[in-house]
Amino acid sequence: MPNTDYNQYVSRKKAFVETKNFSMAGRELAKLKELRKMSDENVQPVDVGEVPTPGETIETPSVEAGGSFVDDYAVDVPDIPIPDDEPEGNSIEDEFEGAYKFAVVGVGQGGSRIAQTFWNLGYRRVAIINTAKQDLDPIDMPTENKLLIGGDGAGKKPEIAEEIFNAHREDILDFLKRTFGDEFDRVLVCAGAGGGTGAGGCSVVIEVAHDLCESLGVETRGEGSVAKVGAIVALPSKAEGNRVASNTKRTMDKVLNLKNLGALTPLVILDNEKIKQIYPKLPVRKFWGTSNSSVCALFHLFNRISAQESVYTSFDKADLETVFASGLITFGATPLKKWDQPTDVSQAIRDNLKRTILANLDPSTGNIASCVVIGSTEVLDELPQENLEYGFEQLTRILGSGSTVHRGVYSGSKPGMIVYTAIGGLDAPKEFLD
Ligand SMILES: Nc1nc2c(ncn2[C@@H]2O[C@H](COP(=O)(O)OP(=O)(O)OP(=O)(O)O)[C@@H](O)[C@H]2O)c(=O)[nH]1
Ligand SMILES: [Mg+2]
Repeated sequence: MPNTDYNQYVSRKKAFVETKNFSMAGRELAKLKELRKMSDENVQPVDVGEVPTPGETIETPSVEAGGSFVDDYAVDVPDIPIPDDEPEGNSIEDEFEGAYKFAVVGVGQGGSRIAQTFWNLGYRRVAIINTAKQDLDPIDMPTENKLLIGGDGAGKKPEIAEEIFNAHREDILDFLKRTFGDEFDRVLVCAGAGGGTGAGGCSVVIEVAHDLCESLGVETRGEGSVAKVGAIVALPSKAEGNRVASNTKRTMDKVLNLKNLGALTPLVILDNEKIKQIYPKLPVRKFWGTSNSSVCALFHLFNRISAQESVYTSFDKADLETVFASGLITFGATPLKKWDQPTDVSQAIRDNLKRTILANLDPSTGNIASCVVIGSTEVLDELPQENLEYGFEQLTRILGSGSTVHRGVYSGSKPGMIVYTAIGGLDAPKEFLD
């Protein structure tokens, strides 16, 4: 079951706005009461003139007669350009068939690189925002998908970035509206947690994305409503120093608070320290690309697969939605070298949860999961069903009682077999729990 409640966020936001407007509302109310008192004192019967009884003809001046009636009452209408009946829709299409129409916004340089990775996969509702031109220029995307605010950067100071973003809320809203078009299902905000621009700007962009979703009806209020804004946030490596570490703490406090209020889902936390552990020899040139590709490709895989039927077991959009609506989530992918023993698949699933570049999260705190197996037809012809079942059961045991595991089995074009998992409803990493 999704453990988030977007209404919590909406009512807190409403309470905040009401507190702000309270003194104004008090003054307005007093004025209204005074006006009502004045009009009560001056109540006069209204002269409605002669009312004809039904069937009785009444004399009205003729419209043609001398034109005086027409001339006296005709309104002089100036030429006003009349808009078309239907305003033209702003439709943007991705270059592939997926279950979700994701709209992605990258904030700061790291966030923009993650967003660009989605762009390279064929996503077309992609926007990037920065406070420094030199960080926007190297991102290989059309100029109209880029927004520069401020101009002098934020110099690793999230407080400065937050101020700039707050001052440009309307510009950001217009820009996202234009870049995402009228139709999308979910927004993903991407940012590095330890810098200035992404760290300070992301929570403002999350709020603006909610405003956009509400205005387009993507998010609704009321019972059972779920937030449609999620985020991918990158934690720094240890070597990046104290300033970056304290910025990260600030960003994570904000982001996790939004997640706890049910206003941010799914939340994916990438850990740049783990890239070094999992790919120790990675050259500098490939470092960010590898990290960004691995997380975006997993999003993409689940998005594509849930739009496809399988002759074995289909995994559909409703299954994926339960994970995307569950708050903090993690992904994993493990190729299987052998699959003839019942424990082969379950072992792969356990590895899958450890060997990921996402932050260390305790899978036993999760309450929902998806597990998709993609194998060549040769493998699926040989693989005993019970070995698969054993693997799926393992995942159910890891998550604990009351959890749900959605399954999918698909035949793929590549040789061998890969197990993909997505687990949701997880607790925050220990270092950010207090
Ligand atoms: N995963 C990932 N993390 C990145 C990438 N680039 C930077 N980061 C991380 O994001 C953090 C913030 O760096 P930037 O994104 O360059 O900073 P910024 O948001 O542009 O902020 P300022 O330049 O200080 O205004 C860094 O500490 C890195 O840990 C990237 O391409 N991928
Ligand atoms: Mg920057």
